[in-house]
Amino acid sequence: MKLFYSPFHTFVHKVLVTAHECGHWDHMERIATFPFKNNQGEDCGDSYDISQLNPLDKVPTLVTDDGQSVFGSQAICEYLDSTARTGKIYPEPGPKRWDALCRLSLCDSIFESTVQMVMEQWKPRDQWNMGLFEWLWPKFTAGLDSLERDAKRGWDSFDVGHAAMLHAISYLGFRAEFYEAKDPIHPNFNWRDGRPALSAWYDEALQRPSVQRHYNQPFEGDDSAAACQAAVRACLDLRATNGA
Ligand SMILES: N[C@@H](CCC(=O)N[C@@H](CS)C(=O)NCC(=O)O)C(=O)O
Repeated sequence: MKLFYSPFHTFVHKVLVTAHECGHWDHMERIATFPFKNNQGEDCGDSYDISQLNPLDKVPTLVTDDGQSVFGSQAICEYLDSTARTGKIYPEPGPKRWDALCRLSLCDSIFESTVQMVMEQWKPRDQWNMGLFEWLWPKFTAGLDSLERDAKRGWDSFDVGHAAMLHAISYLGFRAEFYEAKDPIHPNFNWRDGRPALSAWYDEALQRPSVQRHYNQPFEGDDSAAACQAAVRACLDLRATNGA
């Protein structure tokens, strides 16, 4: 199978953690895809366009060994879990599963909202929509506080909600460190402040082999647009052969 994703290993990727936990790591080709670099050159060969695999032209997008596209990180994680070669990270139906799915949903929302804020700050300072920040911040703080209460109670296993927590929380740190533009409401925000249980859980979870395998590690492979387009063509050929 092939995974098209943005190889910024400066934060934890939920789909990579899931792939590793479920025993797919060595059976998954990782294709560097930078969706925001699309359409910047006149030559289509310079593009990371994957719209023939995913109409939204978004990462992550997975193409199975049968040539079927599975897109949206939630769909990908579920696919990886249901075809797991080793461990599974979706609990059986019941309270533990609903808890994991709620944390997945909460953290995906925090992650996507953080991306929205980052993109807002690509604009000149006087054009930032302050309403966006005012709307999102109470959700972030309430969400993180809820995770702190959960972490105080603790968990007895690692699930997909934890993979999403690592993804969202590490991205909050990445945003604060990597981007020059400071948040207009909380310029010195540190998610750890007042959240000792979540902080301790996070530091321990970061040590998992599924995280260490990619987090802060260089991308292994060719990250050029040409390599991405070659992989897209291979997927389309496979799809045509299999009628997927
Ligand atoms: N709900 C999707 C969100 C994916 C997403 O927003 N991906 C962004 C990068 S973080 C993207 O590819 N954006 C390109 C675009 O919007 O054109 C998921 O969880 O997979």
